[in-house]
Amino acid sequence: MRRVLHIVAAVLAVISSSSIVHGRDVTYDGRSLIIDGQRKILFSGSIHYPRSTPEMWPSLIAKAKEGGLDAVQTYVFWNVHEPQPGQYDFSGGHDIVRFIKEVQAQGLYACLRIGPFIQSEWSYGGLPFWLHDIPGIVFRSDNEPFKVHMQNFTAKIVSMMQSEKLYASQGGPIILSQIENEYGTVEKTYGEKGLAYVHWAGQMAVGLQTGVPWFMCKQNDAPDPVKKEETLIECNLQINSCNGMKCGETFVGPNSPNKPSIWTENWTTHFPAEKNFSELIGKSCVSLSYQVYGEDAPMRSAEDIAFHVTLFIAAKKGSFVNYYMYHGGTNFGRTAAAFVTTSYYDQAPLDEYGLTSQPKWGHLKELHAALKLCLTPLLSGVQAHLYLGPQQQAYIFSAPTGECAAFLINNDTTNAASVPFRNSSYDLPPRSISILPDCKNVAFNTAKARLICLPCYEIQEPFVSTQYSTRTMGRGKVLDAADMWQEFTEAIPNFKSTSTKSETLLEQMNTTKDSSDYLWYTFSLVFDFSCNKHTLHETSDPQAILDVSSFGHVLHAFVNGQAVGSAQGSHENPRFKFERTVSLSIGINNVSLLSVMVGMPDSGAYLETRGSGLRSVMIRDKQDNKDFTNYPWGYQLGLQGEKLQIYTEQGSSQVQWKKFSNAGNPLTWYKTLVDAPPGDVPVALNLASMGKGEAWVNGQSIGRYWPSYHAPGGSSQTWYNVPRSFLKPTGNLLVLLEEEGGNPSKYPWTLPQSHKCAVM
Ligand SMILES: *[C@@H]1O[C@H](CO)[C@@H](O)[C@H](O)[C@H]1NC(C)=O
Ligand SMILES: *[C@@H]1O[C@H](CO)[C@@H](O)[C@H](O)[C@H]1NC(C)=O
Ligand SMILES: *[C@@H]1O[C@H](CO)[C@@H](O)[C@H](O)[C@H]1NC(C)=O
Ligand SMILES: *[C@@H]1O[C@H](CO)[C@@H](O)[C@H](O)[C@H]1NC(C)=O
Ligand SMILES: *[C@@H]1O[C@H](CO)[C@@H](O)[C@H](O)[C@H]1NC(C)=O
Ligand SMILES: *[C@@H]1O[C@H](CO)[C@@H](O)[C@H](O)[C@H]1NC(C)=O
Ligand SMILES: CC(=O)N[C@H]1CO[C@H](CO)[C@@H](O)[C@@H]1O
Repeated sequence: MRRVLHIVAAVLAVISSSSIVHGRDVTYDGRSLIIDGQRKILFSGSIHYPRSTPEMWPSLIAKAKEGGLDAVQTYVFWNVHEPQPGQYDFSGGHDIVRFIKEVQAQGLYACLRIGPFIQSEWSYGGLPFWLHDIPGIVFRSDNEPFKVHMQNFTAKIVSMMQSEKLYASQGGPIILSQIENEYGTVEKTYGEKGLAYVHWAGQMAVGLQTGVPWFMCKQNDAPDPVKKEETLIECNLQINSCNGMKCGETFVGPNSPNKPSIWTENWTTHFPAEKNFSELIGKSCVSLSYQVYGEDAPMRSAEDIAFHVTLFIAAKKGSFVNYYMYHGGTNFGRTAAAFVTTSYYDQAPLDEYGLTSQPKWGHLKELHAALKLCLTPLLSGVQAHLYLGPQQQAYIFSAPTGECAAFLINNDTTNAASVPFRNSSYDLPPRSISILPDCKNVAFNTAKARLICLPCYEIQEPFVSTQYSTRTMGRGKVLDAADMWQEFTEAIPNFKSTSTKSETLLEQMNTTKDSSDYLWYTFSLVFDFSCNKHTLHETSDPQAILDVSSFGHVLHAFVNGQAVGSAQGSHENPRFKFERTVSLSIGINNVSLLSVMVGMPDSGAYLETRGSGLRSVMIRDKQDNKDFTNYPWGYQLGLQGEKLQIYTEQGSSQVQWKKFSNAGNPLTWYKTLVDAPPGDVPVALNLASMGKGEAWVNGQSIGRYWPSYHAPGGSSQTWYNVPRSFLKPTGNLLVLLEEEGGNPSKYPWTLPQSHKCAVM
């Protein structure tokens, strides 16, 4: 049976690749997308170009194709493309045209989610920060300044794609585009202006005449264009889509009988690490599907995904499924949104390093092949439904040609069931669906995930849902010799040394303009015995309590140059309070508070009004409670090392590096030179011995690290991806900025080995 499935899949692939040479007509009806007159059931997967490197794109796309995908979906990341108004960047890893052309070269379709608000756990939801400073702007609302810039950028992307002939209507791979993103979750907050904005966005997009449909994600009432456009360019109707964990059960259906059921985000990870189906049932979309610092990696089993994809196709007549993410990748640099880990959806079918994650990748590949065997009855047949038992049912599709496909569902989460169907009896494992492409033989059961490479693994019957990762890490070079490291410790600024002053506490994002995670808040106070009512011995340190309240995300406090403590918020609640007893000196005391953001916010209504940084500062003792909130403050934006770019070869020569002291001072930069591990397997840096900070390789940031933020299961993330293309064979400059007291003389380079079985 398996052999048969593979042959059919190969034939389909040939058909689809040979037909992407001429302009094609993309339209749809209530059943499916229709490409050149043919109805389609399409499997798509999200792969975001800035979350990997151009060198990785061909292999990621090839593995997606081999996994049975028809299409690759990506967002467009406005803030990487237009960092300053009118200054565009489409080079290197930002070369979206190259990415789409790679998808095309491999014969897959592309879905372009332009947004341009995208959320996506990405800094500021993809919006460039400069929008924040445009007078009168209100994001994502019926607001002229926002609409002008949104339209300008959307038009720019569409025209780039058009001039490269990348829309299907021009012979290119793009069959769908998206405008806005999950607007349904905020629309009500904007009242009438929200509704007006959604309508404007739809009309604006349709007016760009891409010749392929636009869709809106999580938008139950995506507007239909006005009548005259509908008759003019029929294929430019918008399609609304279902976005979530369980579209097979929750999707209310398209908002018009001529729109097909499409599922644009099929979250590939979701549940906490337990793999007990009965415990999974009943959990809805409350927990996160991506990982944040302070939480364990989320999991969603291959079996659970397969169940819901099959149910969506069988019960809801779904015809477009997208896996969010198929490859998550890495949030390099400072691109992750607040508290989001550098590793993004490592549990996806392709892991962070681009390796196939088994059994997920293989199970979904088999699912796609089995479903493709049902195409004729699914797309041209009549759907029938019948009960086979109290928690068992069947969906049957019968085509006029006589072809028939059946889906036998056991919704009992604990017990297997034996069900009668067409004079035969079928055994269905708990919470599973069997696919019968001829209404007779079982081609696939959603609960029977198998590792594809039989010689390498034991098959675990009946389920392999406990075996999640087959990734093995090889040990690389250990960077533990103290003499290989040098260090440079940041000077702690004080009020006098800062140049930016204000009479009050400033909001952090408005002050740094997102140029750094770091903002120093400093003030000085005179501590004078005569003014103090305490009776103090001359020799004892006067004690007081420093009381800081912050909007987020992290604080490192220093008094007279000495560290006095740190505090942090969380993804759920970025706000926090800090209280510490401190010793003051007679005379001028310098309080220096380093407020750190761990990524910009990425979601919610009125993003432009969100605030971060310090909110109030007091110093208390038994008698007094002095509020410094409105008081002369001095600010330093960013760290010295950042300003000098000491993580680059050139910048590194600008400062006097010292011998490694092993002192674990806070706010210390460490550097060393390392050779790349041999071979071409992916490389990861194990930062388990570090606290919190950022890491650079040859001047390129591989992201924020934070192993000291523990989840119930241990560090949220200790492995950090170092793409091969960031490395040269020898003498790579590795620089770590450590905020806490991490010890850098302890990490190994480690190589995640390719799964031995990834190549069949
Ligand atoms: C609109 O985009 C064009 C490039 O496509 C740019 O030259 C122009 O400055 C932009 N206008 C605004 C208002 O951003
Ligand atoms: C799964 O969870 C249910 C409900 O919590 C429990 O009764 C059952 O024993 C669990 N099964 C396994 C295999 O852990
Ligand atoms: C399965 O059972 C759950 C819990 O009763 C229910 O919410 C869900 O809709 C059922 N699904 C199917 C396909 O019957
Ligand atoms: C099932 O069996 C009955 C009686 O033997 C027969 O009439 C019927 O055609 C069979 N149905 C199918 C689908 O084979
Ligand atoms: C940002 O700064 C500007 C100018 O300094 C000020 O007018 C504005 O109110 C600030 N906005 C916020 C949200 O703090
Ligand atoms: C605080 O800073 C001032 C000005 O730089 C300096 O004169 C003073 O000695 C500092 N106070 C302490 C206790 O370090
Ligand atoms: C719950 C969840 O994972 N939601 C995500 C769905 O996908 C969007 C990207 O479009 C993310 O931003 C959401 O956080």
